[in-house]
Amino acid sequence: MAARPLGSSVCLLALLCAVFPCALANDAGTGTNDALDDLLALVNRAVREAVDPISAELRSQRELLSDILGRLSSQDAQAESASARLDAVQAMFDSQTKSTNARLDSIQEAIESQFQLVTARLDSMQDALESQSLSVNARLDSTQKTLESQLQPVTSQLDSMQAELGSQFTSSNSSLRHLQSELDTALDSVTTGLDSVTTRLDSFTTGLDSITTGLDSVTTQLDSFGTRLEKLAEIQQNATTGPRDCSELPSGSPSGVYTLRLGHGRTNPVEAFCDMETDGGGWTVFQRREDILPREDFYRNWTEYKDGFGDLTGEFWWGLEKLWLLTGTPGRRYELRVDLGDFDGEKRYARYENFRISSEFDGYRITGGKYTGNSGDSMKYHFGQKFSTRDKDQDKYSGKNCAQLRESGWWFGSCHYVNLNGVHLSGENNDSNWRGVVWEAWRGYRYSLKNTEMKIRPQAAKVG
Ligand SMILES: [Ca+2]
Repeated sequence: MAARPLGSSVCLLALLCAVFPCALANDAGTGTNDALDDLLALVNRAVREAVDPISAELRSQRELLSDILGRLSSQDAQAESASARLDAVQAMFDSQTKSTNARLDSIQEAIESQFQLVTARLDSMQDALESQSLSVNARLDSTQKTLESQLQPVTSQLDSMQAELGSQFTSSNSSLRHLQSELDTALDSVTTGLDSVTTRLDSFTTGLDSITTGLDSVTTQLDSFGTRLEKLAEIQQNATTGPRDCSELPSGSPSGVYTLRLGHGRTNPVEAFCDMETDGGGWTVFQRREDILPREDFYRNWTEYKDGFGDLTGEFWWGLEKLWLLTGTPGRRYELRVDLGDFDGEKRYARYENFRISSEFDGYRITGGKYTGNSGDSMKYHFGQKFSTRDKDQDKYSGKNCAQLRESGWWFGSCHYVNLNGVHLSGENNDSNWRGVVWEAWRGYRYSLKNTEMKIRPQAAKVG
């Protein structure tokens, strides 16, 4: 640490020694004293410069030492307080150990006293058990004696029965031997008889073969008879419950009004017009418009469209509730057929698969599927719509009621491509509210058709 300042002082002294001998040689007479003074001053300064940093260094080392000493003494104090605290902890531990020992002693005493109590009770219980076991033993002894006395007559009875059975067995044996000899005789005659029977059976088998052939043809006849019986049963059931729709009428029935039984219970008789001619027949007609007088009024309210109105042989609406009862039956799918006629005598038709009317709760919403026909597919716009009447607006035309505008009841959207319940306007017209009997894809909005029929049939029903 002190090496650097000392080293530099030594170098300075060496330098001075090198310079001053030359000065002394040049000016030896007068300036010797002055030069010495200067030299002393220089040495003085050099010594001070060398010593000052060393003493400063020493001072700082002393301060460091005193600092370390201070710290040591404070650590001493801390050690003392720690030892004092250790003493206190030891004292606390000692006192707690004493109290714990005292409590352990008292617990042990309590356990011992309870143990004595339990032992005493066990002793008394043992005494009681011993006395009870004595009385039970005594009762068992008396029961045994009773049983023995009761058994004696039974045993003597069994002995006498055994003796009787022995004598009976002896007599049975002799009669068995007699039976055996009789059986042997009988077997001989049976064997003789069987031989002749076998001969007869052979000829009988030949006869059976021809009978089997005959039975086969009888079975075939019975099968066809069974099929006929099933058909008869179906017809009989329909006679008692009635057909569900026109497709269940006996084949060959003519078109006209029939009584159907709708719904699950099929309890309520309902009149319906059956079209038994168009496209194989079996159609239940639910709407008809005709150019006949007097005209039927189709501008009706919700209840009337729900229940139906008009004349089944003229113009009529069969009723939305009946359509729901038929087409809502699970497992039955219906097709819809629409027949149309204009005032030129032209006819068109449309058919839709999967026709269905939902419940009143759902607004008698109409569903339909794939189209076939020659009228153009105008109904598809209406599929998915609820039914609307003049007093129940369920259409898509906000602020207006299409049923009131068209004076009809229909599955309006906003408003229609088809409106077969419109007003008879007899062909081409310029009605400002397009109220006519319309099938847009055939004759357009400005033409009111002459006649229409809407009808349904189960999709599986055969044509022909
Ligand atoms: Ca509306």
